[in-house]
Amino acid sequence: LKLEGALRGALERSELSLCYQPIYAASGRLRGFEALLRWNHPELGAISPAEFVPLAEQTGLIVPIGEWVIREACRIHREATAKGHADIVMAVNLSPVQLRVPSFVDGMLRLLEECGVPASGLELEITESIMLEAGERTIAALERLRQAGVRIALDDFGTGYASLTYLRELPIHTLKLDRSFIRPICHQHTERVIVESMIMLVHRLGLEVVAEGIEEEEQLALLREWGCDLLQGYLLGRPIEARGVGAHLPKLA
Ligand code: G
Ligand code: G
Ligand code: MN
Ligand code: NA
Repeated sequence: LKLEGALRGALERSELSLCYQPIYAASGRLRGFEALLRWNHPELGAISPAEFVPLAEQTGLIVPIGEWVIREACRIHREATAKGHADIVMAVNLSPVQLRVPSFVDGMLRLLEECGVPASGLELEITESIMLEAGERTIAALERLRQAGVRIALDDFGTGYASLTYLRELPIHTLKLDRSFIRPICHQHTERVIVESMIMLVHRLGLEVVAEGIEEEEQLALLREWGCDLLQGYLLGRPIEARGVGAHLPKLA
């Protein structure tokens, strides 16, 4: 309860910030960044989003916070564009609560226009929890976003039911294989087969696949061999602060 009071106003007090983790194409080219929320409380210190995002969802605070996240991600996109990297994709995590706001899609499209960022420069990461309460309305909202050119990624695939139904019913461009699947690929035959086959399956469906949580060279080599499109993890880059992003952009010839 005390945390709830603290979270109210955290945005205004500038206690929230974003870190950006790079995502690379298999070629080694920078694809973009995933924005990751951080809360630095003056007394309690750093509080994990795993702890405060659920609270923000219960209180509805995730709606203004989420809008701020998208604005910040757009700001980074503009900065990158100014440096000649107009084609990077900024990924943001989206809560089902945000998607349930009836004006979300219109607001989002207006925001993109206002920020001067092309819809294709933004990727919304949803999790399968969106499906637990999803009605047709949620899917229709995602469909409208997709039609407008906003990219949709299914995040944490493999942590829940990992149902193939989601691949059929959700209008997504990208599947993010959870790091719990990636971790054992060098040692466990089962995970190896699952990940290699998932990559093939996802490609056959015309989608892209991101491997999350890559920490070892051996994992990277296997994922490249299997044709994984996009790569993310501490081995390739840890989340960095906003002011470090500029230095992270490769120099253009
Ligand atoms: O960065 P970290 O591993 O601590 O993130 C923990 C969880 O918080 C992850 O599941 C991540 O998706 C989620 N998260 C991080 N940033 C955001 C955000 O801006 N919005 C939402 N809804 N979730 C986020
Ligand atoms: O649920 P989601 O995939 O959005 O969570 C992203 C979280 O995963 C971030 O908090 C980020 O810090 C964390 N993360 C990113 N790369 C790695 C990695 O290589 N290893 C581990 N353990 N965590 C990672
Ligand atoms: Mn994510
Ligand atoms: Na994930």
